[in-house]
Amino acid sequence: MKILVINGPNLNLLGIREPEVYGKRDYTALCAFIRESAGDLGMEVELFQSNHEGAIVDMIQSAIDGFDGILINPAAYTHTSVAILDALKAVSLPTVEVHLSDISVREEFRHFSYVSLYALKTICGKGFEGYWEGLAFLKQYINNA
Ligand code: CA2
Repeated sequence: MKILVINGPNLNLLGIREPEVYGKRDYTALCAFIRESAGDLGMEVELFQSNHEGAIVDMIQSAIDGFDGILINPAAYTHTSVAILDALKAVSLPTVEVHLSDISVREEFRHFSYVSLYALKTICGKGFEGYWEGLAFLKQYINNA
């Protein structure tokens, strides 16, 4: 079972600023955590991070071939991108949305997520653990499909 894990804009800066919101660990540590989680769960992952909306749309489109599901933290595009929502709908793979922080208790503009309109599940406020939970959910969902 192979999952495409997408991280959106500025997540490559993790650990550099705002540790009170996103934690002290950096993006390299997040990638290691995701790979380790996938290993524990017996899943394969491909990791992709981009600061560019179109590049994320291209990557989602390319997932039609060879992936069983998508785990995505669209970062700021969560709240703005109809293009990412449309790409996820078009590809039609089981998708879980994850956020490090709890977007529901932050600024008003973070409360709405376009991606949530398609995602099977949205996990918020659990830090790195949310990625483990997202992978575990996808494994169970895909195995039962
Ligand atoms: O909580 C999350 O995972 C978010 O997707 C993170 C996004 C934010 O726009 C969403 O509302 C919630 C921001 C990621 C930027 O990460 C930074 C890391 C270090 C320093 C500055 C930004």
